[in-house]
Amino acid sequence: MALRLYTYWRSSAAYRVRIALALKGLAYESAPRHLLRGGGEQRSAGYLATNPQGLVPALEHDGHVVTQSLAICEYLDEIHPQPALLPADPRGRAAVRAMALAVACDIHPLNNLSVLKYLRGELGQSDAAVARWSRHWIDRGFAALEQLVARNSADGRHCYGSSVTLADVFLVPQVVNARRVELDLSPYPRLAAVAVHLESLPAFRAARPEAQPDAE
Ligand SMILES: N[C@@H](CCC(=O)N[C@@H](CS)C(=O)NCC(=O)O)C(=O)O
Repeated sequence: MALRLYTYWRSSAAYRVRIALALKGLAYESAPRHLLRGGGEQRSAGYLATNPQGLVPALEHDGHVVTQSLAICEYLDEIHPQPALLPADPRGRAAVRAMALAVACDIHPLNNLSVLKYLRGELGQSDAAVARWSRHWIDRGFAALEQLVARNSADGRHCYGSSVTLADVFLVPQVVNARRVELDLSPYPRLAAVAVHLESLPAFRAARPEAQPDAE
């Protein structure tokens, strides 16, 4: 199986997919697209032909392209079911997807590069105001996730149950982003404890931004 991942070391959406690939022990070719250089390589005609959204990640599997990190992670889970990233029962699957989606749909999009660039450029906001914006939306999302993890974690080391699921795969990159904008994590002791445990696991370590070939 030939896999190529369009990625960027600091992209938290690509980080999710790198974690899923590592958990499943799948080798892949890393195809970095620099999100800042020359106005952003993700906007080049060549890359737009791969992903018309002009976003990373995109995964090419034997020439077939899958976009959107959640769709990619679920695709990987379906073509390579072990270890499973979703629980077997419908309620468990829904709970895990709800936590992953809280990150993917409700926190991360408000902190995406093009959104922050628009705030800084067209809306003339300062770096400090933009950082404040980021912290505000992460705080709001983390407050809810803290409750969801309290409800769903069985061991205080995973978002759901006592093994790694997609909720964990999505949480860790968001926590790393939160640290980058110097968000105080002390109101979220459960999220912090889960992240510390997960970040010690080999698959999460291999996927971290600093470990990527394009890391600066
Ligand atoms: N919902 C998408 C989000 C992808 C996304 O926003 N990627 C960011 C990097 S984390 C990106 O490519 N940003 C480039 C830009 O905004 O121009 C997913 O989960 O894959």
